[in-house]
Amino acid sequence: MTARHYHWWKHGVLYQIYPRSFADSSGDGTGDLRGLFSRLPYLADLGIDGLWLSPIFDSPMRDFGYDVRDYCAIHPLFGSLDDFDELVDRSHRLGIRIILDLVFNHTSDEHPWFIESRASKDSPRRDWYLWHGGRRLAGLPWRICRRPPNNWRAAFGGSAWTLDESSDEYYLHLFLESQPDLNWRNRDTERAMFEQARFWLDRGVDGFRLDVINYIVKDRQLRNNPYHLRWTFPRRHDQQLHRYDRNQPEAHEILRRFRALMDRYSETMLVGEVYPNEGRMEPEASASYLGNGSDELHLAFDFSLMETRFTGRAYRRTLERWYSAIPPDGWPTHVLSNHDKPRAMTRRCRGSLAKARVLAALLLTQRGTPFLYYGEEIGMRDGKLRRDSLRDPTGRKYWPFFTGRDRSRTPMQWNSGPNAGFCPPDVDPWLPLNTDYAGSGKAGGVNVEAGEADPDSLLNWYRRLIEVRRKRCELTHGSISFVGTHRKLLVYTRAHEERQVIVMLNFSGRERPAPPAGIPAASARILLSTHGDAPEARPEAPLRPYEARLVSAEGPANAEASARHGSGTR
Ligand code: TEU
Repeated sequence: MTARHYHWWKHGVLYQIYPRSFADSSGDGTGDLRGLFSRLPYLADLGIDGLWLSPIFDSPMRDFGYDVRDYCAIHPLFGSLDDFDELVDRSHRLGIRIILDLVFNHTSDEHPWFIESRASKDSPRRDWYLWHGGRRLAGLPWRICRRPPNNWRAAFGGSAWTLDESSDEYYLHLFLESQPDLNWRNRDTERAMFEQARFWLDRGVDGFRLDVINYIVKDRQLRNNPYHLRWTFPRRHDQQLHRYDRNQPEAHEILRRFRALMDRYSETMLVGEVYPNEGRMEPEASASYLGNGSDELHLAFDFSLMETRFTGRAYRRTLERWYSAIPPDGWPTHVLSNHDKPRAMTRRCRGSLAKARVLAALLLTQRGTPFLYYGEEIGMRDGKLRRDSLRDPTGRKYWPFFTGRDRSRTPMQWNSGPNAGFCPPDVDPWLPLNTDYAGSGKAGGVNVEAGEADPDSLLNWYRRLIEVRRKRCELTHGSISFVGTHRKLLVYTRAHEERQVIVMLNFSGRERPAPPAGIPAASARILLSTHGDAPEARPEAPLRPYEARLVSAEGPANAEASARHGSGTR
């Protein structure tokens, strides 16, 4: 593999940091940029190529930074612009790229653009947001029976329209009332937002994660969304099919213009968050934002993997559908956990380290860019939070039916000392730590220091996987073909030129015979296994309970394999 063929965002491993929860240097119980400085060597050792930081911009923090008040300023909680420049510099020196989180769909209601827009109907910036007089119920007086223009619901509850009494019109907000949606049909809005992006590109950032990028344009006629039959109590929002408030074709045009801007900066990357409809797998919709593979997003998130049951067959189905959806010149991403969802360790693995190892192997041996979520590598679980510690507005609103997103945002667990080394001992962290950071034994001692000390820890398993991934270009560049169909096993071959890595994952707690079709050549040898890689171990030996085994082989890939995804030459 030559440098010419290596793209950090394609072949590297990316890591999401929720900055409030990573490392606190100032002693206020909230993570910050200087705290992150001291942890960069840890990330470099882990083998991370890029960091995505959830928003660090100035914000009233109603949605913890996803409500931006100033896109060109760092929130004082996190530090200053100088700290940020230093972060970019230090990370780059370690070979780590920095991705910022840009919220295009909405701003905070405290953003000067919105303040000006809401000031009056004649404001020059009125049209930068989405305003409407509302509709009247037939025959009834306007004052009593005024209704929002349509049935759209906000993701965080209630109607997506709020009446602004002073200027006497409704404005649209697909999230909180304090997160008004921008009008992307107005080219001045677009230009202004692109300017904000340029500010960071000129400071040396390597790209952006674009928040809910498929929401940015809405139906011109503001038609009602249809409903689909689904039990979604208490969130009525998820009962709607988002035909008119998301996924409008104009969003692709905007992305093409943004991509053209990005392409003026070398080796930058855009990864977009795409939610087509809650509770449905629609990888084709996510993939559509890759355009022709080189004119829209570089990468798009699809969350099907998070929704997949813990069986080999289910993962195969999900992955094959995702690979088939990717345009020929496009590139997939894979993600198991993020700041909006329960952690895979809790939701899929039910706290089992053995299962977590299998999922780590799955994530890090796919074709495409893996995204880790902070703490995933040490097996952090969702925190158990009491009602009075909840901070996320959705959790507070829907408790106890839906406890919100705080549980997957608890502070990073660095050691077994007070406050897990996240913040000083005498300070209350912004969210309580998960108590499993301290102690030893099965359910305890989940922290970086313990992981580093134990050769068999999950952390060291992640490190080994990332190292193998780095060394074997079959894993970064190769094609993928699945072998056989077994409910409890997942077997696939990653092939590049004449070399292959065969990955065998046992999703069950029972020993299972390795599928014979998986092992092609006499030269095969075990590269890595959850159960140790003794030199005498045979690649074709039965898979032990929850074993993940990587086998290296030479020669042409097995003929019985299914459709191959990717040519193996990129
Ligand atoms: O998330 C989009 C989104 O739709 C989810 O928050 C979803 O509603 C949630 O998972 C329900 O469980 C993005 C960000 O990732 C999220 O943190 C922000 O709150 C949201 O956009 C608004 O900017």
